[in-house]
This record gives sequence, C-alpha cells and structure tokens, in this order.
Amino acid sequence: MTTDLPKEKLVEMYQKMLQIRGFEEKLFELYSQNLVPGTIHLYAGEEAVAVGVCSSLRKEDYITSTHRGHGHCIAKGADLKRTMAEILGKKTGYCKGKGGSMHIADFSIGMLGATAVVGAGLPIAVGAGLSVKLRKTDQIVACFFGEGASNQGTFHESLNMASIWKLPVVFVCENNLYAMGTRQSIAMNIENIADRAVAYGIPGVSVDGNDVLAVYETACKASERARGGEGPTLIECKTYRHRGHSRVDPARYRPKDEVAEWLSKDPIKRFRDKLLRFGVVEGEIQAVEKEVSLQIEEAVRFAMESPYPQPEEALEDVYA
Ligand SMILES: Cc1ncc(C[n+]2csc(CCOP(=O)(O)OP(=O)(O)O)c2C)c(N)n1
Repeated sequence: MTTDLPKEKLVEMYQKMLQIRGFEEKLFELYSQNLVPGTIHLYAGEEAVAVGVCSSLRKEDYITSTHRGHGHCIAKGADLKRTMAEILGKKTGYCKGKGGSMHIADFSIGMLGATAVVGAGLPIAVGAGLSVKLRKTDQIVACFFGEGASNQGTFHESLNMASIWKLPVVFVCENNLYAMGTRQSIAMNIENIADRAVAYGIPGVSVDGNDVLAVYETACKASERARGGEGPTLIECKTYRHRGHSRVDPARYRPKDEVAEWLSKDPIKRFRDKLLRFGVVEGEIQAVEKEVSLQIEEAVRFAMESPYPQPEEALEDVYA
C-alpha cells in the first residue's frame, strides 16, 4: 500500500491514536483506585475509526458521540488535561466535572457530546446537519454509533430524514461485533450494517476499521460528498474492542480465539509497521511515543491536582 499523505499528517494520526490508547490505559488504572466516578467504556482497539474519520474533518465541523466517547473527543482535538479532569469529576474538566465520561462535550472543537442513551447521537447529528444547511455554512457532521444502535428507531428515522433533506452528515457505524454481551448475529440477520443504506437511497460502505488509512480515505470521500451538498453516507467500520463492554465487564462471552485474532490486528501496531514502510524512521516514531507518554502523565497530574466542584455549585449550568 502507498499513500500520498505528507509525513506530518501520518505522524499526527499515529500520535492521536497513541494518545487515545495511553489515556485509556491510565484511566484503567485510576478506575481501580476508585478515582473515576461512575463507569467508563473503553475504546482500545477502535482508535483507527475515531482518528481516521476525524482526520478527514475540519476544526469547525461537528461530531456526535456515544457512551464510548473519549476516543472521539481526543481525535477531534480535545485537550487531554481537561478531558482527564472531566472524567475524574474535577472542576477544571470540560463540563466542570459534572458530565464525566458519558456526557463530555466541547463545543469549541465541534464535539457536541457523548451520550449514555444508545442511538441518541443520531438525531442530534441530523439536527446539527439541518442547522448547517439553514445557516448555509460549509460545515459537516460526523456521527459515531455502534452496530447495536443501528437497531434503534432513531437510526432509521435519522438516516431517512438526512437522506431526503440531503443533510451534510457522515454516519459512522463502529461495528465491534458486540452490543454489551449480545453478538451481532443474535440481534440481526445481516452481516454488513452498510447494507442498510440501500433502504434510504444513500451510499453504504464497509471498511476495515482497524486500518486508519482505509478509514481516512473512505471518510474523505463521504466528507466531500456531504460538503458538496450531495447528502449523507453510511460508513461501517469493522473493528473490535480489546476489553469488555465497560471497565467492569470481563467479556467472558467472547471466544478466546476470536479475541486473539483481533488482538493480532491491533490498529496501532499495524499503523506503526506501515509508518516504517512509508519511510518514517524508528527514532521519529519513538520520539512521538515518548512525547505522548509525557502528555498523559501531565494530564493525570493536572486532573489529580484539580479541585472537585463544590456542593453549592451543583445546580449551576443545569437547565430545566
Ligand atoms: C436506549 C438504551 N438502551 C439500552 C442501553 C444499555 N446499553 C448501554 S451500551 C449498550 C450496547 C450498545 O452497543 P453498540 O451500539 O453496538 O455500541 P458499543 O457498546 O458496542 O460501542 C446497551 C444496550 C442504553 N444505554 N440505552
């Protein structure tokens, strides 16, 4: 495989993938020390999806997210310190520590929010797409969701509406084969979620979700189509989560050989090997790896040293 992408762009993509993985590894540890309120849904193994898609976007474009949202946030350019602080419930976090992992948002980078309600990001993406169309800007919206969410009514209504109104939305299904402990084949009789696009008269593409460049190229085509006023695309990224559904799930429902096969397709390792083949030297790669581990340490230190919000601030920024 070759690529026309400049080396800086490739290295930036690798850096983002490493940030997501490293950030999570720290979170995993902090959770066992009781420092993470609520739960967390880890994204390790799926980094190529968030980074491939967000690398095709502009800063002013929007994304909507899921309960597995900090990967999307980091890929869209969120500050690691404020993201870590939010998840640890600290006042310096993006939502002053009141959103946590499942409700983190940062409008300044177009991150419209994570959501704990499966399928809830889809209508929000359609609303954002409609707003873009009415305001006549050339922004687009990327909407992340799981294959489980594609069985929700919101998926079907959203794709239909986005299609008839030609809204600038790129629907990105992260098909990691399981919705909690339910295997895809138990919940639907199709193999490719992308096939559902036919019902709405829009393009549907399945792509190797562990290959960041394949995701990027597919997302670029869909983004161009959306920005050009031609309407939405459904992209299905075939991927796998390395860990259980949430931090407390040991994922015993997954066959060991299946897990081993997917671990051998680790998107970060694959991209690292590819970078070497594209002529990025080992020393440059190691320098990025070192820099990212320092950034993560810094994010943890910032979050740990930050104060919790005070009880009297509980009702601030709450709308009813
Ligand atoms: C409307 C709704 N139904 C059920 C749940 C419980 N639930 C949380 S995550 C999840 C699985 C979602 O699977 P998928 O959409 O494939 O995303 P993944 O977790 O695989 O990333 C379920 C059923 C929920 N949060 N919201």
